[in-house]
Amino acid sequence: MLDKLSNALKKTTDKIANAIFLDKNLVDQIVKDLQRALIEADVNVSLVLEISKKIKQAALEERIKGIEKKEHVIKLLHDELLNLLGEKREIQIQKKNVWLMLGLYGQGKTTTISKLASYYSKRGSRVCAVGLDVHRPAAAEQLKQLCDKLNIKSFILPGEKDPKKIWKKYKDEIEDYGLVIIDSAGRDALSEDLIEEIKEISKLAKPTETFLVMSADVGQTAKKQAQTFKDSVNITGVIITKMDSTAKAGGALTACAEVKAPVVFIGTGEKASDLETFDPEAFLSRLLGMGDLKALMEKIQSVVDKDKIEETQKKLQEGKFTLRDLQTQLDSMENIGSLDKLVGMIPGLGKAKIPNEAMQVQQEKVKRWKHAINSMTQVEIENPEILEKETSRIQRVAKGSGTSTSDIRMLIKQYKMLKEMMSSQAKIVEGGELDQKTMMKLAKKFGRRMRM
Ligand SMILES: Nc1nc2c(ncn2[C@@H]2O[C@H](COP(=O)(O)OP(=O)(O)O)[C@@H](O)[C@H]2O)c(=O)[nH]1
Ligand SMILES: [Mg+2]
Repeated sequence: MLDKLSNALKKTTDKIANAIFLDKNLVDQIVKDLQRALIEADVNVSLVLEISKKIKQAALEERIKGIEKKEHVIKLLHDELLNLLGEKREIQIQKKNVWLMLGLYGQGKTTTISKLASYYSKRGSRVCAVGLDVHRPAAAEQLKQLCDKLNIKSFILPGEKDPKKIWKKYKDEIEDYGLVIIDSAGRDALSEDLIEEIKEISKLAKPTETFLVMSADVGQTAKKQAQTFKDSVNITGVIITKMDSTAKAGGALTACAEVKAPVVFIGTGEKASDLETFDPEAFLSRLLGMGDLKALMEKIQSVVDKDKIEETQKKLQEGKFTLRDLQTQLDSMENIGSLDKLVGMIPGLGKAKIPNEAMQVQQEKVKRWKHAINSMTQVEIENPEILEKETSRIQRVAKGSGTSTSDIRMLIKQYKMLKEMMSSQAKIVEGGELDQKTMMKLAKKFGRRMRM
């Protein structure tokens, strides 16, 4: 059921969680993947564009940094998708329930009745089905056969062409049942005579719920269908069937939400047990492969913490942060000249507000540093201190990498400062959480010293 969409959404949230920094390239890629997945699931293009715009805006929002930004984007994605799925409407069983099933030909009305009957009789309701589809000769028989298999009582009158007569004939017997589910006739389209017939049945049976049954493969045309039925016969909920056999289910689900026709059940196969109540939040959680939003947030935290920060932290604690690590991190910055990626990786600092101008490290400088590190020997990379002691080494590296000796000195200075700062922080982190004040102090110090 919507496996492709589910996989794509999981990939999207993974990408956000794994990102060191949500830079423009990554955001573009994420939004593009998201758009493709939603459109493939038949979600209305203008809705897709609306969501993409919001996600993009949030992800590129400069004021929010690091992990906070990822949380913000994931939460937004979650909320927007939830919005697409519409409001939750839970069906409560009353003392007396009469449900009228409506829908065009072949949408799954009769099958769904047997599923509902089975579902609620297992949960203690006294259920019967009434066959009022008088237009197709075999319809009544089909209902009876399905019900018999499940030991559900059904009332049919094959050959009778007036549904009112059938209802009146069994009226007293039906009174005995707490949940009465009525099968009605379909047409190729909602026509005047069908509306008339539905109204007559409604008048007699006084349904407590009127459900429109629609197959998921109608896709976005579900919107028109739901709206038309809603306007002419006042449906109280929609049941979407055949969720298992189409990639267009996203279209049908979101289209119902658009016209505020709440989806109450979904059919997920041909068997009697293939029926689920529809809860948008739970459905989305399943699509995203997460228990709930909180779990999703924890995923972001854990990915960032485990994969990126802990490794750096471990190296720091072991005093092993080398120029090579700095280079790896510079590499991961790709073309972005800003330092907040790096800062985001320093434990505890991700949430501190770094003075803005300190973040404006020129792209060129970072590039030159990378060249410089490439021109160093393994020994130099692991012990940058020897560069300071032997000026000839600095000259050699500068020449080899097309940089200046002052570039190299600046690089070593930055490296030492970073190492010192990170290790002092690693110590604090070891002892427990960094408090906001310490964090700000470090951030300020960092910011001042980073100014070049
Ligand atoms: N795969 C699948 N098939 C379904 C589902 N619901 C109904 N069907 C099939 O759809 C066809 C039409 O169903 P039916 O109940 O006769 O539709 P009706 O004309 O609206 O009463 C039958 O072959 C059903 O087995 C579902 O959730 N999944
Ligand atoms: Mg039928």
